[in-house]
Amino acid sequence: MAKHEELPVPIYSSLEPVYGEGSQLEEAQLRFNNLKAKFEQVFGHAPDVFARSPGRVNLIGEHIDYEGYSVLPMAIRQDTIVAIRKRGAGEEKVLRIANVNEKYSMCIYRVDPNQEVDLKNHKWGHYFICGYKGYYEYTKSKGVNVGEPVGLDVLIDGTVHTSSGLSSSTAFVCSSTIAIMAVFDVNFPKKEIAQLTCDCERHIGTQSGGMDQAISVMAKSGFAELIDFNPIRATDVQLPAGETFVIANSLAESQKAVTAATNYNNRVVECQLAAIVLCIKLGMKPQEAISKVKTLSDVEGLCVSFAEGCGSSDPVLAVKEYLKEEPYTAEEIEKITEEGLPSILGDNPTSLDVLKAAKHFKLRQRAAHVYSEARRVYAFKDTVSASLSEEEKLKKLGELMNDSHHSCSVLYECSCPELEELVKVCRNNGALGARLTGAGWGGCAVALVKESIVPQFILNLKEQFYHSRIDKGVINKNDIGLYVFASKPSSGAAIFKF
Ligand code: NG1
Repeated sequence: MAKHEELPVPIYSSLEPVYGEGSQLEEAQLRFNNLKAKFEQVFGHAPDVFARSPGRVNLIGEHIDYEGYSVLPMAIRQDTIVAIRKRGAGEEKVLRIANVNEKYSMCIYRVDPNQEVDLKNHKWGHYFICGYKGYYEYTKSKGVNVGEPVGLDVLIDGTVHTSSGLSSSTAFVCSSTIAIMAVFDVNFPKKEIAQLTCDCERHIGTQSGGMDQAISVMAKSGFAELIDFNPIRATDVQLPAGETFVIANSLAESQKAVTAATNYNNRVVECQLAAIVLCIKLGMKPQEAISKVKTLSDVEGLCVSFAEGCGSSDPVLAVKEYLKEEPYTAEEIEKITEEGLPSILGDNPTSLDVLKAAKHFKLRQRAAHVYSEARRVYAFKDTVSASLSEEEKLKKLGELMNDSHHSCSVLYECSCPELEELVKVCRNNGALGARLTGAGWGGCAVALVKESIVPQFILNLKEQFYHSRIDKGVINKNDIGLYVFASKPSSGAAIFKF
């Protein structure tokens, strides 16, 4: 039997396989009916087909996917649905992207798949263009003849909160890409779509690692997934009974694409430079290191060999030995690498933006986070399947989540005051572990909570974190359920043809 990830995205003629039954199904039925009615109202025709892709919460493994390390997310029920229709031969050849949320006004683009995404002028519709470009880049690379581009009418309905670290951007890019494939009647294995959507989301200007797209496309209801990269693979992880993950929004917005040069892409660049410097210190010639080493996982073998000489297998030992604690200046790094940083980074425009914005580079701290976080992912997965009592399991998993948060906060510096406060409130109210999830600098925390105390836990969070924010008018009282909720692993991307 073909492996789950080798199969194409499933095509359904009803909503049940994805939305189950009960209130979730009813809510989905309402959304689809509304989407169809609105589509007809805006475009004067019915949509040809729908696609959906979910957001995700990352349980552990933060900021390590782009370094080649495995991560452990699960899909959440919130998703983006795309309704799409091919425009007819007599109609103007344009891409019209509308949203059911009136906050987002219609974006119109040319049908040219080679158009650049205008990064200096950020628009919500750009995420659709990422998928559009991705579809043409991928079909071209596979030698599939898709003919001349045609116009498309597109309507979006997303329930993943934006800038919340739950991957609304990826839910949008993946559902768009899959809707485009569906309207042109092509489908590919899920693992290929996971890779192609990871590649095409980079058109938005972030040097994305691939976790979000992989889980959004390949998720299975009831399971978290261990995602490996190069090549992308998903392994089901059955979470222990008796526990629940509660997701809580810090209400600090994390606009990843806008802050990329100082936050997300800055860390990607720091990791690459840390990897090259480490490798040179461990004996490789600078030129060879620059051409061969891209990520910290490329140098792990050398670090472990060093550690073995000290009777350990922990790569962090080499990090502590060879990378200094004080931040490096660009000149200090160039002295070691014997080459200018712009050329080391391949003159990539988004990396050059990082260099322009950075005063210094914290190589030791970033590398120590990545190597230790990579190990925590495996420790988490092993604990889930270990023969421990439920109590012991939950305790250990909670500790790993707390350690992950500490590392993100202190070594990787991707937390923020609101997240720190929220994580503390979670722990004070009985969470076995709590951590920021996703890129950080705002967005959500995820807490591991015993199922029996979830309702009281959520009530306490409302009182101790959200009430003061309601009083200050940051959020509306009636919306609180959107900001704090329990989550079970949901299913991945799907196509609907009714
Ligand atoms: P968010 O910003 O939470 O969607 C980002 C990256 C991931 C991963 C995490 C940090 C994108 C689309 N996603 O997630 O690949 O690196 O940060 O672990 O860039």
